[in-house]
Amino acid sequence: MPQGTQGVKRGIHLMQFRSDILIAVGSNERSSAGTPVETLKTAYACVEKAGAVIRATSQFYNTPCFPAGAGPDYVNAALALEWNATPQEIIAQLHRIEAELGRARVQRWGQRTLDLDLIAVGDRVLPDLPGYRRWRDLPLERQMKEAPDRLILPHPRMQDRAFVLVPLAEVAPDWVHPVSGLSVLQMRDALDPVLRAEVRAL
Ligand code: PH2
Ligand code: MG
Ligand code: MG
Repeated sequence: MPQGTQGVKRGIHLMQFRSDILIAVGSNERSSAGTPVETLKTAYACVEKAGAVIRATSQFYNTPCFPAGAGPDYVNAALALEWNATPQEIIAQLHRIEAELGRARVQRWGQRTLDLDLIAVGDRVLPDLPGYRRWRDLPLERQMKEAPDRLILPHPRMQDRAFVLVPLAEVAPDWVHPVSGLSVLQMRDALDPVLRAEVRAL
């Protein structure tokens, strides 16, 4: 694609967050594209069409729904991307692709034809350190009821979730969390082994 003046002007700034874009994907309901695995594969094609370069994909994993009993098992996986786009542009594209593949946001944490979660953009902390910490430290009962109205990065729950960290450890084992200083492997290994063992490669 030819670089317009705008692209050139923005180029230097964008260099800092070109790569190391980490995405967690999930599906636990059929979509217009088919089964959860078919839906995720279709989503990958949509992500590439939107301008991302997929650097690594994990295996697909079968994972019990969190919270337990809220819905069928998920298929989860992770992607590492390069994308010349801002975090806001990326999240807008991910939401568009979710909508295209028929995700209806009916019930928080229930059934999802497609969930594309932006986990990290390099070492960016958004909206800022206090804003990030506020969401990270939210007690579970409030997490169930409240959703942030703006983008929080890194994803405030990433360190808690085996269905995110096990696939992510395949695509970005050495990525370091900008607030905790822990790598993906360290976060994965800190999880309860019982929860980790529930995440099974398909
Ligand atoms: N996503 C959710 C809620 N619960 N459970 C599993 N196992 N995997 C998910 O991706 C998941 C979930 C909402 O984003
Ligand atoms: Mg989501
Ligand atoms: Mg999610």
